[in-house]
Amino acid sequence: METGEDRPPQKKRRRCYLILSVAVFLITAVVAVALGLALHQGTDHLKTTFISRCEKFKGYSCQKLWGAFEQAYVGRDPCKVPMEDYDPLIAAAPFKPACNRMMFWSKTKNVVHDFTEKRDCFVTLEDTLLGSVLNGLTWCGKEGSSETFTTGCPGWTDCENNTVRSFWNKASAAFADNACGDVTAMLNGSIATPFSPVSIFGSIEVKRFNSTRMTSLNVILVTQKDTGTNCTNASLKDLQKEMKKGIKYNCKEVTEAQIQECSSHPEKPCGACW
Ligand code: N1C
Repeated sequence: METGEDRPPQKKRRRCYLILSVAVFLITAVVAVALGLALHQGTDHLKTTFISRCEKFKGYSCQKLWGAFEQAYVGRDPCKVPMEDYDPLIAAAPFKPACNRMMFWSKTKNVVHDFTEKRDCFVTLEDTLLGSVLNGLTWCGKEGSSETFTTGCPGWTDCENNTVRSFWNKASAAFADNACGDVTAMLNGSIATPFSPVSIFGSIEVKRFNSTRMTSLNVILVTQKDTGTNCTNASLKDLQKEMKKGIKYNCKEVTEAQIQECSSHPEKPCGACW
């Protein structure tokens, strides 16, 4: 039974519900818009980075390259991007052979790039247009979406054919196809297996080395003082065995300090440094 006394509190309650619903709606809308903007910024930010890094290289249409890049992964399951999907991108910015100056590496990324940044002796994949444009970035698509995502993408080991890994597999293969003359590889002498058969260097690049173009492979084993592995390491013997007839194999232990010393003397000739 309703009395005159209990109507006002009910009205109050109804008003409270109304205000609460409006507040919840508004908060949801704001969160949704912010999330949408953040996701969109993922695409925009990646594109901006891609284009601005690309523009440092003269003679390419960076918008066209971005288009060729996007078509490899946009709208796809990020675990189902085979390396061949990057063929059109590689074809649009092919690698040029830099005989006697090509530098490969495995587990020595920082030492290598610290050196190549300071001295203009060697060319790594990251010094080429595609390598430099995508170095350090993460990207992927999603089925049924036309967006590029930069977060929530599968990790390096989550699935074999992931967007980022397939790019590096393809780019590394195409880069190694051009290896010519005397080739250098910096490997890590602080780990038990400097030459790992499952690394990109071991599983892709070495397999592409061609004896009609290449004269020698010169391994620089980067060590810390006098500790760690040396050139007699079993994994390096495996690497030597993989060198096809006609490709000479050399290995030299060089301390990281020596390499840093080389970096700080740009006047010294490239080869004579170690
Ligand atoms: O698996 P890795 O090394 O042996 O690959 C290195 C090898 C180099 O010679 C490069 O030519 O493969 C090429 N390469 C890159 O240029 C490159 N840039 C950035 C391979 N991977 C590259 N990355 C990232 O480093 C990549 O996203 C992955 O995470 C690492 C692989 O490095 P590694 O295991 O030390």
